[in-house]
Amino acid sequence: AVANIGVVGLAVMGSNLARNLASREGNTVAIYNRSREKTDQLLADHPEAQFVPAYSYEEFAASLAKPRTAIIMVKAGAGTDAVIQALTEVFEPGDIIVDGGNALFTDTIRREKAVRETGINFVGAGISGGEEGALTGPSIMPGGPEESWVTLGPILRSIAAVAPDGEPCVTHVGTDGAGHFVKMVHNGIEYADMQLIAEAYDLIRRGTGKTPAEIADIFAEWNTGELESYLIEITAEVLRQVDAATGRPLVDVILDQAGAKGTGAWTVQTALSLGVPVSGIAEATFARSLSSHPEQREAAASLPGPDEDFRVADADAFIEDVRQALFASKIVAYSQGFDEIRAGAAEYGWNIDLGAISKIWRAGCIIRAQFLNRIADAYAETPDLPVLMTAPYFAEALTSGQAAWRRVVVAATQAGIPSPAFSSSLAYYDGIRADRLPAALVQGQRDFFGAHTYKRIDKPGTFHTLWSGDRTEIEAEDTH
Ligand code: NBP
Repeated sequence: AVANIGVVGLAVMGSNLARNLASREGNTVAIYNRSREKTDQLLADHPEAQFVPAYSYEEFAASLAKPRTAIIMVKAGAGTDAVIQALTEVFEPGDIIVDGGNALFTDTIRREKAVRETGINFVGAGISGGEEGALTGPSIMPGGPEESWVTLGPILRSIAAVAPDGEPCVTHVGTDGAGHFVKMVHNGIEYADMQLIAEAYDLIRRGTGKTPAEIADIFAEWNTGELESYLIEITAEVLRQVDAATGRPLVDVILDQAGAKGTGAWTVQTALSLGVPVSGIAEATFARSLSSHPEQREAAASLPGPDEDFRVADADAFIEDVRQALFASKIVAYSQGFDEIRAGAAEYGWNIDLGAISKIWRAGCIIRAQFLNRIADAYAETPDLPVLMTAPYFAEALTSGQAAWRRVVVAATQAGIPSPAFSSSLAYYDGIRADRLPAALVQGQRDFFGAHTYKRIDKPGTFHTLWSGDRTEIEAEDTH
């Protein structure tokens, strides 16, 4: 037994993670893959790495020092269950099985419970950063029992991305499915961030007539300010790219149908069941769905839009408005995402440090940005902040940006340019800050047709109006 860590599953992610592990001082990495070709390939390609190959689960277990620690990087779903089953047969109590795949957090909760029965520790760890991140340093979101963190913590810290202040981008998020839950919301926020950037691009292009290359310069400029982030940076790169075959901007020859692997949908489905309005993430997910129905789009293409062409009078002023609208909408999207984590933690009994989550997203992952420091500051100042966007820095940005935000949403609406993420973020902002909402009328309607009852603003208790009778009000059981 010579290896201190093992990796099962040596496709792109697993082999890169194994190489990352092997490159760190003190690590010797046991490697196993169901079909032996991938194992042999990895050995052949990287003779320099401290790998101990295994060709059976028994050999794999025998090559690991105790407590044995193995990271599974196989196709999420049945593959993961098969590997967990095999490992529990060869591992012993106190050993640690880590699932680094993109599992749904409820699967992780189920697996953790089952594995715990055997005395083995099971850790669901969200790993973000794609192939590149796995190799050079991902952002890692491990859940699972506290006890496993003692062994696992130093190993994961050694391979994680490093934030600008030197802190590794990994923290023990919470028990059982907490890590995969947080990874799911990370991906949801990523959807919202991408959609907001896409809407900003579309508005600028159609409002000012600037070329993709010119807009790339705008994004590059924005990347030096409060919007600084990996996604803004790569947006400039994508917009600047010219298609070799046609000489046109690449963005103009890419089919406008956005794909999705499902984590955005998971985030929205979970938010719906938790009762958390993540409208920015939902609109971003729906925008991808809308784009991917060419038959419907073709059928609807004959429907009319506004009569006049859209061209703004002052391009520079409009671009600055869009920048502010983008920042304000981004604040809302992150505020909603953190709200989902807060609600998930309450529902599933996880003690999640929201400030620590924002810190481990500062490097390695797709939504990495300076901005996340502001979120960390906000939670450091007020750990139980009810709505993130009310923290002083964000409230100030919303205060100074809201007029521009409204102008942009008005312009987009009048021009017939879809901006679902911009406009839904603004609607959320106006909803959450409202003194009084028409929810009162909805309660009235619910009471009318379903006797669902209502509460009053002026006295305690629960009431029902006898709508089909003489319409007097009676005290009622609370049936909300
Ligand atoms: P894949 O998701 O393509 O899975 C291929 C691996 O799973 C191979 O090693 C394959 O073994 C193994 N496997 C399967 Br399929 N069924 C198995 C079984 N029943 N028993 C044992 N092994 C089995 O690999 P990937 O693209 O490297 O992704 C790995 C994980 O990482 C996935 O959960 C994925 O969702 C996640 N991921 C994350 C990111 C990210 O940015 N965080 C990016 C990409 C992927 P074989 O060689 O014998 O067929």
